[in-house]
Amino acid sequence: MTLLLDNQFPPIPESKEINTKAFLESVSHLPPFFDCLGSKVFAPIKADINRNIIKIKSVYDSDPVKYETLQQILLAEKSIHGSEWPKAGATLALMWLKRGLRFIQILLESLADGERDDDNPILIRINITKAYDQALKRYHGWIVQKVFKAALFAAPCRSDFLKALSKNQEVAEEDCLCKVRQFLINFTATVDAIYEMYYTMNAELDYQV
Ligand code: EIS
Repeated sequence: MTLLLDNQFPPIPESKEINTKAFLESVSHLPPFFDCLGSKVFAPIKADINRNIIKIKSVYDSDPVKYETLQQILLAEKSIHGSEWPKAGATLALMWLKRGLRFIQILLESLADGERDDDNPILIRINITKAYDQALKRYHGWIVQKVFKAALFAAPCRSDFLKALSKNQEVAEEDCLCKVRQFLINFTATVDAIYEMYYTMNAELDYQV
């Protein structure tokens, strides 16, 4: 069993309303994964994702009925925070968290699709760079882009990364990728639904950090 497959995201309903409690449970398994990547360079990224999750969870815990779905959180915060919204509360935390999730989605898709750098086939820099360019780069100024470059050089090689996905057990590459494809089904549907919600509610911001 892969680490990922142990923690599949649940399917989303036709209404595309995402249950907050189930979502928080699913994403809570992502931060510990960074410890398997073998470098302290990833600590700030783990901390950032953790902060996002804690922020959303504290809003949810304050009133689990009122905040049953992610959609309800955005709607309620829109009236609570007035002109500060959407750069406030759990809306801001989820805005950033979804970008990290999109990054993970594109990285895994690229690996599952077998995209490789022919000059460096044992590395996954090409896959990481693709994910970064599509999910995060436009929101980063030059300093954070430099942090990304440092993280890129600390990234594990392809086989170690796949091993980390498989709870550090030796698993045949094709078996692991098969499970990644399975994981991506509900994960991608969830990330797409969150993006669509931000678009529909006009809650997306494009400032740089
Ligand atoms: C947001 O952070 C906060 O998240 C948000 C609030 O404070 C808001 C205010 O404007 O800022 O500054 C952060 C930004 N977050 C903005 C940057 C953190 C470090 C980014 C380093 C970029 C490198 C990313 C590439 C990593 C390569 C890894 C390769 C691994 C093989 C399976 C791997 C998973 C990797 C997932 C990477 C996700 C990165 C997410 C970065 C998000 C970001 O840019 S609030 O906080 O509202 O909750 O208080």
